[in-house]
Amino acid sequence: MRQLAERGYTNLLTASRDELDLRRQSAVEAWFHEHRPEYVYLVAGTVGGILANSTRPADFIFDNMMIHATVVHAAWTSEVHKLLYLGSSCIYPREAPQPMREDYLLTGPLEPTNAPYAVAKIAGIQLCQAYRKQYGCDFISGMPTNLYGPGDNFDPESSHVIPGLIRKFHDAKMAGESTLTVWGTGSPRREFMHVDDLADACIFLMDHYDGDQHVNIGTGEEVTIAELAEMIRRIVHPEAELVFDSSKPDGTPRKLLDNSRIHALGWRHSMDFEAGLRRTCEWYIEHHEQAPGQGAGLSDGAQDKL
Ligand code: GFB
Repeated sequence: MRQLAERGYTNLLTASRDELDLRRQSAVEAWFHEHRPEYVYLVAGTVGGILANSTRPADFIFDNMMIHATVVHAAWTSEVHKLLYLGSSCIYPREAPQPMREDYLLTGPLEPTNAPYAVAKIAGIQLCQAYRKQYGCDFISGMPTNLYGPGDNFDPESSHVIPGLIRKFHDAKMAGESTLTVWGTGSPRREFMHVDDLADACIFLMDHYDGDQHVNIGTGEEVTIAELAEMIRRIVHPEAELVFDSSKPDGTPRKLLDNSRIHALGWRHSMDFEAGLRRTCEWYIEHHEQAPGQGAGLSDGAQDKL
């Protein structure tokens, strides 16, 4: 939304969860026929980190399958000009060769901690391809890597690792605690993209890509969770020390994306990871009372943007 507004778009439509439950087909059909959007960024979903995924599989598969199915179908019936659907890098097999190319999809078993969510996201890709094949719809798919940035869900249980650690480390600093707990062994490797880079990539794909194959959107750079935790410790609570809780799951050992397809289209990320991480820590420290995921609010880590 920020980047579309900066580019001068004014007729922006959104539908928050309070205004429209994207899982309800009749409500979605009515909204699309009333508002007739020309371009749709389908970025809605019930999302969360490794713990939320492994403890709420029914929510993650049901919500996301319903959201994709109702919105993609309504985009067809209301003659949307173009739709961009966002999946996730967890769609690839747990043991896929690294970095992961788009054609590694469905070549092996998924990571168990988020298989239901991954199946729902894979169905979203198939939906766009099927509506393109049968009805000629210009529906495209992007597969972002792990994301971070301002406005994320910072709930300590349901969030992804970067907001989760920022929140926990900041709470520890405020409480004067000197140990910082990191889930797992710290050995998994992850690739992280700032949300502003992803937004730029989404607008780029909407403007320049019309293929039926999904497109990876990553930075090609990875860090171990231990290195990440150390970076956040140094920024947020340098007096404390890290402790690793190996009773918590590590999840996929690695999920580095091969980004040569989007690079060949002419797009690359621009945000330096250290700088982006520092900016996100500073944003949270400044806004933490209002940040999503504080207290009871976003306990399920659900996010809802169309
Ligand atoms: O970001 P995260 O929850 O999701 O976890 P995934 C990444 C790694 O960080 C895991 C470790 O190895 C976690 O054990 N970690 C350490 C933590 N401390 C924490 C913490 O305090 N909070 C969290 N959340 N993790 C998700 C998928 O996998 O990636 C989703 O489950 C989605 O479906 C998302 O695809 C992008 O990267 O493991």
